[in-house]
Amino acid sequence: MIRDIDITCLIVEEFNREFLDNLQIDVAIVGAGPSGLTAARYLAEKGKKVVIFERKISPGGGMWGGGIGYPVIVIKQGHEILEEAGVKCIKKDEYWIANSVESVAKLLSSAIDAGARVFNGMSVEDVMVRDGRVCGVVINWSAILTAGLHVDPVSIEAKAVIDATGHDCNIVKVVEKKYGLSTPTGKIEGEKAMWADEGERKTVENTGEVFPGLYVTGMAANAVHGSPRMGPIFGGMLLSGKKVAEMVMEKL
Ligand code: 48F
Repeated sequence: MIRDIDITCLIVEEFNREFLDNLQIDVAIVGAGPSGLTAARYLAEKGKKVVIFERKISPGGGMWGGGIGYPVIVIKQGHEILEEAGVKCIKKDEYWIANSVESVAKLLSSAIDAGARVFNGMSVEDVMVRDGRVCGVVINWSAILTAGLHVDPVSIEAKAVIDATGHDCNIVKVVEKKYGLSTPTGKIEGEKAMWADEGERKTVENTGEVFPGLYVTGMAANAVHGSPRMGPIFGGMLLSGKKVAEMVMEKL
């Protein structure tokens, strides 16, 4: 016989166990788009304790829908990162193409298999700063924020925080407002108009630390540094995720 309260008990106990086990982590990644998922996989493969906080219920960010809702993505550089995750990539002249649904599913699955933990439906609304360094994230249930309820958040300690929130660069925004950034101009430059070639190159170049302990990857890197968007071409996101993982590894 199934007891209804057994189900309740199992869910609450298991979530609490996992949550308590992740109060002190090596790396907090904010956003489960292609850059965040890639960074998570590489860091977890190196044995780091990694948690991705994703405000939506479904991880994947802007990758699910490919271009204009057609589930196909284009890659010029970095297709090997998808292949390492088991995604079938097809060469078309100087490009590669892949199915967007397969790509999200396998990037997510390979990050989880490597040991990364995903807390979905959870938003990062602030960071913790001690001695001029970001040292954790402040989180709340997205449902609470969406409902506009006045409910205080809680915090997680992390040795490094990665902003992988895409076009909005939400975590860098919070830090810029309160402290300024350690970038040359100290502020968010804002994303520029569509230019795939330049955007793809710059997203990798712009990846890095923007305040002690806070790193930026993917589209957020271009938004912070004033570089173009690039539409449904995803190699830059993957290479940026790999690069930020390597940079964080060097510092940990
Ligand atoms: O937007 P997103 O996919 O970021 P990305 O990894 O990739 C960008 C591409 O998808 C595309 C593009 C490609 O050429 O331009 O746009 O840079 O994923 C960002 C994720 O962050 C989540 C958001 O729901 C999305 O899944 N997110 C944003 N703000 C928060 C957040 C927050 N404050 N807390 C938790 N998650």
